[in-house]
Amino acid sequence: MAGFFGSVLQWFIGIFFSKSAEIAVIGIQASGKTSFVNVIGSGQWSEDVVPTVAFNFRKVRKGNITLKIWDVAGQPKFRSMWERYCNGVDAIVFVVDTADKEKFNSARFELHQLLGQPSLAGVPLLVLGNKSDIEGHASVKELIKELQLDKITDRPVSCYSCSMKNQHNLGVIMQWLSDRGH
Ligand SMILES: Nc1nc2c(ncn2[C@@H]2O[C@H](COP(=O)(O)OP(=O)(O)O)[C@@H](O)[C@H]2O)c(=O)[nH]1
Ligand SMILES: [Mg+2]
Repeated sequence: MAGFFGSVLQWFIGIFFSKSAEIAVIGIQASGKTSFVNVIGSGQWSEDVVPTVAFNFRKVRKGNITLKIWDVAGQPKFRSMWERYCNGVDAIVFVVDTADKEKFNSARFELHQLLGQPSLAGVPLLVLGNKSDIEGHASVKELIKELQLDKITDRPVSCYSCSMKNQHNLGVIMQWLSDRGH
């Protein structure tokens, strides 16, 4: 009986307190965007992720938040599509492989180019410095400097170090996303 009332309560809480947020996950290829979506969606991490072609759409319900996620491909030929998927979202999540420092330059270029689009003015930005499990990865401080995140002043910006492999910092990331919900 207690179980029954518990489920009814959950159901009510779901109806009255649930929030939703639409997010676009972008970044250079192989930074871990699809891994991020898989980990928050099903808790599953895999060494072999099929490179994303164009985009995937996924709806993930976690606690009282439903996330509608555009997981967009990061290969050069797909980067011109980023703006389209970022249009109208509640947050842009930009994923960076912090162990692949040679790609920081292109990450910075693509990020600032995207944020310069007038249609995306003011959209909150979450930068994820992924793969913190790999030795020699860049710290949050280095990432802020390399990506010149301090130059972005027209929107809220947050930057976290994380690892999809060992689920480091997933709690704070989910909290940040949940705060963007409505
Ligand atoms: N060591 C490590 N590898 C990761 C992590 N996240 C993703 N990867 C690996 O990086 C590769 C690219 O990941 P994927 O999610 O396809 O990147 P995407 O192209 O940005 O979608 C895959 O082999 C993943 O297993 C992480 O946190 N740590
Ligand atoms: Mg992908």
